[in-house]
Amino acid sequence: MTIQTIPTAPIDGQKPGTSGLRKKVSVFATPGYLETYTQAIFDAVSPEGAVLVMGGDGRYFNREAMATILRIAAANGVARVIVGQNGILSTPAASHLIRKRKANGGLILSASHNPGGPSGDFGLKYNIANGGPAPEAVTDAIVACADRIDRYKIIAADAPALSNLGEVRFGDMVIEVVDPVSDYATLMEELFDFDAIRQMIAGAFTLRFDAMHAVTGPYATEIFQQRLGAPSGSVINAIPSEDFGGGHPDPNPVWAKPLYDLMLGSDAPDFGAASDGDGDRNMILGRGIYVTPSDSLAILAANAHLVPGYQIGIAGVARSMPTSTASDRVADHLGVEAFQTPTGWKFFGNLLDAGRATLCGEESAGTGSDHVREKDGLWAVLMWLNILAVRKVSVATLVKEHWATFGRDYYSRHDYEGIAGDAAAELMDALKDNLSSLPGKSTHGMTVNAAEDFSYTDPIDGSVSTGQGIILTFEGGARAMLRLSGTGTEGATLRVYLEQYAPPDTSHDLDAQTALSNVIKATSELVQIEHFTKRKAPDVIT
Ligand code: G16
Repeated sequence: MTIQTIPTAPIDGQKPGTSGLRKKVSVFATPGYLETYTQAIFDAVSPEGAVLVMGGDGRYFNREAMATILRIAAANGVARVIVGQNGILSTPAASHLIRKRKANGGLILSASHNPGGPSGDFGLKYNIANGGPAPEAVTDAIVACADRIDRYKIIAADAPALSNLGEVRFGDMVIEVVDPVSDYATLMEELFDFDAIRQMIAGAFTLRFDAMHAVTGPYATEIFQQRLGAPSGSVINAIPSEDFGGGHPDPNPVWAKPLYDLMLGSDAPDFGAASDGDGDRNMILGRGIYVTPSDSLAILAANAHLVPGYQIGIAGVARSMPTSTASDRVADHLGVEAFQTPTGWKFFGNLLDAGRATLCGEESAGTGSDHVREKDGLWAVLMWLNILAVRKVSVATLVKEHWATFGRDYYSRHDYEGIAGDAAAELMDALKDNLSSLPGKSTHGMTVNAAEDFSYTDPIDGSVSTGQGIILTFEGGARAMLRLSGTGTEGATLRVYLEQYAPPDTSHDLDAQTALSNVIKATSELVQIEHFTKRKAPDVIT
């Protein structure tokens, strides 16, 4: 097959954010853009003879993008691409496949929880051989290649369709189309006590899983309905669509409101959960209760030994900086290490590879373990179900017992979306400039103890990541964290994360916004949020 070498120019704004490169579909679809970025990835990772996994969340433009990437992969000497049927793989399933097949890496086509469709978002992420997102050294190399690129190589023929299982040759490259669900579902059966969960479901236990018209539909249907015997209809919005049914596939109380309302209403099933566009995020609810991602991590860590895959105990718990400190207390109680990393799953990779952390979690609805190197929505749901099947209590009881033992971390995230990039940068710069003046300041009954511009030294390879957000610590155990989102595609999003610790012997029954009201007011004033954002209130509160 003929290989064409097409001249191209460096593209602007190609630096990957928190998780790969995310842009509007219209940007990715600009002639030459996807091609140039894909070639930059291959220039950075030596693709000659490589085995790569490729999959996506089925969003609009996946099909065209995969066809193009296959043509560029073949032109760059890739030996084999293992791809999910019709181009579908959830992000954790892709991570598993990279590991299982000992691939050199993988390409994940997704913009995660961002909306899809022709006017929505698209994304491309490179994962390394451990199955996890490329660390900064690799993403920096990709950016450097994109900065000096002058050509891309592409096969001058159409790539084959990805609808039939099996192998096809494309030039010198083999394309292997695999079932997207079966390997992943089998891994879940290895980790969890499916018999115990099946028995619980065969009893009176009811569940509802909202796949949000996204990639987990087929996975959840197979696992919950086929393998675990949940009645049909337990998995809703199970057919993936290119625009996620016109919705915003982000599993939180705002974007998964119908499920949230069901679970807090009078007809609630025992258990509710949802996952996002590419299947790596999760939301957990019980009848009458929403579990924050930070609490979920802590509760899973405290109970992990009840689950077959973790019965020997966990080595450590890692959380991102803005995630509440609830899991630190569990780690302390268990006598294992606790880690605070920057936002971004890639920062957990080394800790998981080195066996220092077994469970990881983030406030942004990501929870996972060392079974893969991505966060894993369905894994989190199965952890909960397995623990509930062993403990034989409701979600609400499990959560309240946890608070009674460890105390409660009231937690909320306030997002100021689509603010001008300049205004967002000015706010963060001013905050950094004033950092040293904040300790000792008191307002709204809160006194700042410490103010830190968070930087992280990876305990395994010593690499240093600076400028990872601001942490204000208040007397009495409250924290406020501020950072700019790395996943948005329009303007800037300021995230303000707020937490207030209530020890075991105090009330745990307050509404979170009420419990946090002083931290919220103090942070707004100290940071001058309204002044910089020109917003009187956040756009989204979760
Ligand atoms: C991505 C990363 C997560 C991270 C999140 C933060 O999530 O994979 O590790 O916590 O971004 O998002 P932001 O920078 O907007 O706060 P995902 O699910 O979009 O891949």
